Amino acid sequence: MREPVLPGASLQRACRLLVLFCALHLSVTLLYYMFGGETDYLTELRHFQYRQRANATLGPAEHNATQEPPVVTPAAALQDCPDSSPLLVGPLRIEFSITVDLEEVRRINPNVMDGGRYKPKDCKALQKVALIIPFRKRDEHLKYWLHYLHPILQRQQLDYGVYVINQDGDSTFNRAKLLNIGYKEALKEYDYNCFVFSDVDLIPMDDRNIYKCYSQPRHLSVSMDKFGFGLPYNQYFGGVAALSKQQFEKINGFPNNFWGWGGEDDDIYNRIVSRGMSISRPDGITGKCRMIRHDRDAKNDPNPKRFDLIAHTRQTMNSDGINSLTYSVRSVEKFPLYTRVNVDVCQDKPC
Ligand SMILES: [Mn+2]
Repeated sequence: MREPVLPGASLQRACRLLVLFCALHLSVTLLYYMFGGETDYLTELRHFQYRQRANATLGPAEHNATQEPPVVTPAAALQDCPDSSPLLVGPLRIEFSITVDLEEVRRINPNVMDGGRYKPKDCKALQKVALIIPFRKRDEHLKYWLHYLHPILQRQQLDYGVYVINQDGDSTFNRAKLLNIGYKEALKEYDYNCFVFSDVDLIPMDDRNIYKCYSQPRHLSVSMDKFGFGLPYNQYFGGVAALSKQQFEKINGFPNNFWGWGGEDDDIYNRIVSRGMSISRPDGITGKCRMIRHDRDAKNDPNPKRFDLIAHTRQTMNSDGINSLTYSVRSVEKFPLYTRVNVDVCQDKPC
C-alpha cells in the first residue's frame, strides 16, 4: 500500500532537510571552535612553560632584564598644560562672613609648598607667575585671599608663587613702590615670566579669569562689586593687573614717588599707552570680583600731588621706575602659604 500522499508531505520533507542542515552547520562550527580554542590554549601554555624555564635558568639581574623597565618621566619631558585648563569650574561664591583658619587652608591645599609655591604635577605650566601683594596690617584680608586664591590658581594650572610685600614701619604707604620691590624680590627666587599685581582685598568671582599674562598688559579686576560690577572709568587699571616680564621692563616698571592713596594706577596706565601697548581685559561676567569692605588705612591718605604727577608720566617714567628703585629688605619669611618680604621703602631718606 502506498503511503497516502498528504498535502503537507513535501513541506515536511523540506523542513526536515533544513533542520538537518542547521544541525550540521552547528556541529561543524562547534568542532572548529573547540579545535581552534584548544590550539590557542596549548600555544599559550607552551609559551608560559618556556618563560618559566628561561627565568629559572637566569640570575636575578637577568631576570629583571626580561621585565619592562620602570617608566621614569623626567620633569622636562612633561607635556605642556592645555591652553584652557580642564579643571576650571566658572562662577564662584565668594563671601567674607566666614572665618578662615590658615591651618585648615594649608590642610586642604597639600600641594602648595612652603612660601606659597605651586606647580602642576601632570603637565608643564605655560607660565611662571609671581603674585605680588602690596601689604601693611591687613592680616584678616590676607587670610581670605589665601583661602580663595590658592585653589583657584591651582585649577588654573599655573606655576606660581605668592609674595606679600610688607611695608615696615609707619612711613606713608607706597603701593607702586612695593609692587616694584615685589618684582625684584620674586625674580631673585625663581625665573618668573609673568607678574600679577593684586590688592590684598580683591577676590575673583570666576576662575575663568586667569591670573596669567597676555600679549598686552592685562587688567583683571574689571567688574568690581564696589563699582557696581563695572569699570569706574575706561582707563582704570587699579586692583589686579598682570604684566609679563617684557611688558614690565618696557615701561620701566612702576613709579616710586606716589606716596599715599591714589594715582599710581593711572600712572601705570599712562606708561603702558605711551609705550604703544593697549589694555587687555576679560569680559564683565568673567571679570567679576569682590572687594572686602574696609575703612581707610592709617598713613594712606589721598595723595594731593597725584593729579600733577599723572600729568607728567611721559617725562618722568624714563628716570623713575625699576631703574631708580632703592629699598632695603629687613627680612624674608617663608610661611606655608606665602612668602612675606618685610621692606623699608626709605621715605625721605637714602636707603
Ligand atoms: Mn580696598
